[in-house]
Order: sequence, then structure tokens, then C-alpha cells
Amino acid sequence: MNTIKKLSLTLLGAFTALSLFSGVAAAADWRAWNIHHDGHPNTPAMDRFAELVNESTKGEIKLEVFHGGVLGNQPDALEQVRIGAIEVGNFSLGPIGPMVKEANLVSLPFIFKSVPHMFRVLDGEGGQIMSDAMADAGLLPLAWFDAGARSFYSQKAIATPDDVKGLKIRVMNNDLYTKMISAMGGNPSPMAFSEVQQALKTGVVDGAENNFPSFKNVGHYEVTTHYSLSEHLIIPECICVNTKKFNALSPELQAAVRDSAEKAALYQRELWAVQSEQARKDVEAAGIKVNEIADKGPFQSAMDTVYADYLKANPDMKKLVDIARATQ
Ligand code: BDP
Repeated sequence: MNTIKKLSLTLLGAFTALSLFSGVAAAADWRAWNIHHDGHPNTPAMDRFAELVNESTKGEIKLEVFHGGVLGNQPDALEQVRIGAIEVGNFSLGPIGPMVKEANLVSLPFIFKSVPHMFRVLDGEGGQIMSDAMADAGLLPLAWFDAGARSFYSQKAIATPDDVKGLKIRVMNNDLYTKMISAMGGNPSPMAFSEVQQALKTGVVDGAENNFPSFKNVGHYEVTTHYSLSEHLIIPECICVNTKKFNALSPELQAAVRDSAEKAALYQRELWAVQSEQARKDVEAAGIKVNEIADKGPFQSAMDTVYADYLKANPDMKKLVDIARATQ
């Protein structure tokens, strides 16, 4: 061994001993993924989460949020969090469904009666089963965000499932969504969120579906004319953390991170309530025609085959579906 190597090994040994016995935990740099930009309620909520983590852990965890999906598209970012290359993110449970079967409960169209109903399911036994399965898959949910309901938008009003017939509709990556569109006679087109505006603009797709804040924030309203309140999916979002990294923290740090996420989620829900109303007003002011759908019955019946096929292929999911349906 040459002298330089010997010297550096000695130094390394001394340094390790020092940090082991000094009692000071090394500060961890954590990165958070967020797909949204300024002007979307989740962006300040994630900033608040980072502030709270940095304050309450007294800098032992230094969390930096990367907005606008700069760390990658959502399915990729989810994989990154699962392996711990990114520590934490604000994710929709939609693209988590293909990775964690139990999380797919929320991607069954019309499974929830309303957003409050969704939160009641999440806060009960159903939510616990989903959380445990997500944590086992490396995506531990710390808190839930409101993401309202998703409805269709395109160049024409949609009032019945028949109006979807023949339309090419962008969906998030999840087989349940492609089946949902096919069951209405449409052509599903799974695509990354960042590509949707251009696809709508150039006619690569005829329509898409989302909530008002996302419809507005990334300019989909600039390239469509009608927003039809089908409200076919009510999908919660999480602040999800890499399970191993979270479990490796001291109980005190775990409590601080969890508490920060819960506070950030309460803030997000307040922002959501105000800003989703405002987003609707803004797109209407910009010329979007919003149509109510008084009878959603035909959309719901069109989903019978989706449920039947899904439960046939995943009989163990019946328990969660029953829990959601039995929740008042
Ligand atoms: C938004 C969600 C975001 C999804 C996006 C989409 O907040 O996580 O990536 O929809 O449609 O509402 O891809």
C-alpha cells in the first residue's frame, strides 16, 4: 500500500470514529418531486412542507422541492422514490395503481360519492390497507392531498358516454383508465402530463380529463373549448416518502416529518378549496363552456364491465371495494 493510500485510510478511520462518537447526526439532503408549477395549489403546499421539515428537524433533514416535474415524469419519479434516489414527492394515486394493487381502489371510476367520502375511506380501514401496501412497495404515504374530481374536456360538450365514442382521450398510465375510455367507445391514449397540451393543440388527442386547477395551470384550457362535469374519478394524492429512509430516522425525526406533512396537507386542502373554484371561474372567463351533467347514471352503468373484469382478474380487491361502498 502506498503512503498516500495509507494516509487517506487513516484519515477516513479517524473521521468515521469522530462522527460516530460526536453524537451529532449527519444532516441529510432530501429531494422532493412535484409535477406542478407556480399557480397550482400543490406548489405552495410542497414549499410549506419543506419549510416545516427544515425548521422542525433543525436542519437535520434539508429538504429541497423540485417543481414542474424537472426530476422526471410521474411514473419515473415514483420508481426513483421507491429505490430512494429521490426521497419524497407529491404523487397522484393514479399512477401508483400499476405498482401497488391496493392503491388502485381509487382508480375505479365513481368508487367515491364525493371528496369528503373519499377522505372518510382514506381515514378508515380501507386507507390503512392501502397505506400498508404502499409502504411495503417503498412509497410510504405521510398525508393525503385533495385533488378534487376529474372531468372530460375536448372541443365539444360531453353529456353522455355516447359523446365519448370515437374520441381519442389522453389518460394517465393505468390500465383502469384505458378500460374506462374503451368502455365508453373512446380511444384511450396514455401519455405523460407534460405532453398533453401539445397533443391537444395538434389534434394528436381530441380530449383529456383532469380537475380544474390542472386543466388551467398547464394551459389545457387554451387548446380546448368545453369542460364537461362527468366527475368520473376522485383520486387522492399523497406526500409519499421512501419507506426505508423514513424508517431509518429516529422516532423524533419521524414525528417531525410526519407532522410537517400533515400540516402541509391541511394547508393544501384549504388552498385547493379556494383555488379550484377560482380556476373554474378563470377558465370560464377565458371562454371555456362548462356543462353540468345532471344524470351521471349512463356513465356509471358504462363502467359495469370495467368493474366486472377488474374484480374477476383481482378477486382480492373485492374487500376494498366493499369497504369503500359500505363507508357512509
Ligand atoms: C394532475 C395530478 C398530477 C398528474 C396529472 C395528470 O395532480 O399528479 O400527473 O393530473 O393528469 O391532476 O397526469
